Amino acid sequence: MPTNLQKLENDGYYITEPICDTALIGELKNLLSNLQADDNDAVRKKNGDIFGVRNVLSISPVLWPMIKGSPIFKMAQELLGDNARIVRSIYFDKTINSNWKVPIHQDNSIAVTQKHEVEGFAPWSVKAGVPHTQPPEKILDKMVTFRVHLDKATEDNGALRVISGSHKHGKMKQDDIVKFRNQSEIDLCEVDEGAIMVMRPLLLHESSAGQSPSRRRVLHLELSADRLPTPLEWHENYS
Ligand SMILES: O=C(O)CCC(=O)C(=O)O
Repeated sequence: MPTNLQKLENDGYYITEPICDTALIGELKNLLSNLQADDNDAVRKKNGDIFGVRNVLSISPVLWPMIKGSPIFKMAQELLGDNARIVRSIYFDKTINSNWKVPIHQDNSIAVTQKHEVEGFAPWSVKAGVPHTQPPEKILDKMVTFRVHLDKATEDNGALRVISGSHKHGKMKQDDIVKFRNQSEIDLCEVDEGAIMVMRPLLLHESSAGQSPSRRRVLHLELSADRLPTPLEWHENYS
């Protein structure tokens, strides 16, 4: 049986058992579902509906203390060592009323405090008022994303689908991604409430709109153990 670490290296992801108890999940649901995101932090669909909130650790001062003492951050330290830090946090909320799908893609961007021209970091953009850039592959390769599931994710409510092993191909061009998608097997990632899907940012992933009334809430945390080359700094930095 491959270990979780071997699965992460080979497949680009693994899914844990429920490791967050119902009390923690209840607190996270309560906090995140009632967040007052200003226009800047809201992640919107083209029609203006909100389906997520960026920078949730920065927005809600009580969130980090809840995570720091939890099995979520313990697992982050086991995986990345003592320098593990959360460098970007997003809350996704998929419901039948605020439904959305995401085409196949890789997560190439990181959020930083300020734009500085540094070799290997390009292009630049701004999301929710925060400078974002694409770092060199060697930084993305060592990052992990924790998708903490506040509801059970199933095929019916829009669980993530991934192409196992695709992270090993590095940053891919859009045309290659589409070709790759058409010739690959897709893994549906059903995840229990309280469980975490751990994935590499370069793993190809997509999700469909939900077909059932059940809600699918995910706290998405990107983690790194690396410092960025000076003068760049992570926009969020919780350790
Ligand atoms: O949660 C989802 O369904 C998709 C999220 C996503 O694509 C991402 O985090 O890059």
